[in-house]
Amino acid sequence: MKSLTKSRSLWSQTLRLSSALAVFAMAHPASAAEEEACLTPSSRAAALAAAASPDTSKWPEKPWPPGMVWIPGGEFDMGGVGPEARTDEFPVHRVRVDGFWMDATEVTNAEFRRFIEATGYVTTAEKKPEWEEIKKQLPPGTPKPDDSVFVAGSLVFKSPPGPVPLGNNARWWEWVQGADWKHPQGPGSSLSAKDDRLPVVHVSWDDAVAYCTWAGKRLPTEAEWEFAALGGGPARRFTWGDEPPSETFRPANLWQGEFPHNPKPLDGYTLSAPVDSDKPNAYGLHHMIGNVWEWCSDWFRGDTYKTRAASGETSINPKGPADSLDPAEPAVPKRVTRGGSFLCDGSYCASYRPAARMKTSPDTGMIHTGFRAVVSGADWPKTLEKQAPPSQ
Ligand SMILES: [Ca+2]
Repeated sequence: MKSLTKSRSLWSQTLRLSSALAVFAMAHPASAAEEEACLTPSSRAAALAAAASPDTSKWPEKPWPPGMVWIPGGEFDMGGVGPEARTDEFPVHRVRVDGFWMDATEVTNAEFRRFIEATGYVTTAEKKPEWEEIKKQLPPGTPKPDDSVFVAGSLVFKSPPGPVPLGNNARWWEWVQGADWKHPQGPGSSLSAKDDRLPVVHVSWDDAVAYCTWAGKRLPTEAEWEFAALGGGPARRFTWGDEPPSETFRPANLWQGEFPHNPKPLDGYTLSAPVDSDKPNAYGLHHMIGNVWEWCSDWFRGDTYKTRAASGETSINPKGPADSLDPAEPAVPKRVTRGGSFLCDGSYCASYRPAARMKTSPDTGMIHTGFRAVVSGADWPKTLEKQAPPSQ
């Protein structure tokens, strides 16, 4: 397997330069935000009470779109709260979103299989990467690797045998030839009926968009995603309140144990959990935090909120910037992912927060990245005509 070893080495170099491994590159230590907007205890209590019991009197009558729940829309303060918040989550700014339908769960393997069977779609991870595309994300003059490097595959989490410095995520991410949505761990792994309710992973942004288009749906904007994750309450540090997760407090499918070498799945899951295995939020949404990262439609820019807030006005249904700019990797266009994953740990990225933003190149799938879809309220009748696929 000389060529594969070589592939991994070269890909490791490439991926550090591109965005694939940057899912965790936000690993810079959690920094206190100067504009922290903590709620007072009394308002926090009120906020949580409101989130737990939303006013449902004006919600649409059932039947609802299969597998979807109604997010009533409204205004909220979008952005970071608390000491874990990062620079790109500021400034906090006022946003309004219209009501929309959202998948109650992340898209499952079973749902994605129906899409594949109906369309014959081939995912990004199943296709050989093209140098013409890859080199766009590399510094000018980077020599073309040997052809043996260009193999279909995806990124798989590999727990290292012992403690490693957290500054280089290539120590626990491995490019695995043959890893894709049907083979989450690579060749030799497969999906069985018991995996039908797991979220589909190793899907690129392009794959997610293709599924949504087929289903008559679309990806959420990150504003819609954050509003929905808050479950009807105002911005706050965590969706569940103010207590950070720990080995004894496990509010979502996250990482327990020492990251990344010593997993202790006290919550029952080292990797992904069935999509409806947790207690839903007030809107009926499962696993908005943890489990798998979820693609949003927006391009990522670190200065998106700064630009938006500069107007001084409430942003209405913001769809993100027209282009992407990650200052850490300016040559790599990236889309937003939200919600954190089963790998989220307080010692590392602390992205198990409703305001946490991550960025990934749209051609990158990973074992901890999936998605869920939405439909604008006004679009649902049209979706019905298209015969959306059964969700369960
Ligand atoms: Ca877990």
